[in-house]
Amino acid sequence: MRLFVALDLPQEVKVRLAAMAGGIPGVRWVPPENYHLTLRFIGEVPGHMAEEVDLALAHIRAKPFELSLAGLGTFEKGGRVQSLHVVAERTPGLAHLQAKIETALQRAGLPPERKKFAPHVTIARTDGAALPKLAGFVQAHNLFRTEPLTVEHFVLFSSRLGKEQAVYTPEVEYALAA
Ligand code: 2AM
Repeated sequence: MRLFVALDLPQEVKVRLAAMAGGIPGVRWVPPENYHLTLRFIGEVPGHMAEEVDLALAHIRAKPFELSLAGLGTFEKGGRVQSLHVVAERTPGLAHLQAKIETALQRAGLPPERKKFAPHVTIARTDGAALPKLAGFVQAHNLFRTEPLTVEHFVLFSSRLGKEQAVYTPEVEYALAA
């Protein structure tokens, strides 16, 4: 199974993100049902490890917290812009949950994540996009922000790589409690 841990987003936030999409030739927009904020990418694991992951996540105790999305960003590789995202504020509550998940998954036997946590919601894959259009889009939408939203659970997703888009399935929801 190919797995990752993420925050799902409220429908109204997905609608606002979807309303932004469009207008850059050559990009693949993420379909609204696929929007999420990854807390930890796990990747392909055998069935018994998926069970360990679930157990580890189920034992996490953390409080609900506020999350805000604000501004746009891009990720580049080899001088090419690969993806376009909305930035999530790195609040203490978000950082705390992400750190707890990382610790729990390492205890369960996964190798440590090497990349620094940069919370974001990918809205487009941009390899092949016209750069001036992309820059214009980022400028035009850079003031995008959401009201703080309360995060009350996190989710273990499985992912199947489709021809056009990946299909993400929520497998288990874990509640946060005060
Ligand atoms: P991205 O949106 O920035 O590409 C499911 O693939 C989720 O896990 C995506 O949100 C993706 O982030 C994230 N992810 C992190 N590392 C990944 C990797 N090595 N391969 C695929 N997805 C990864």
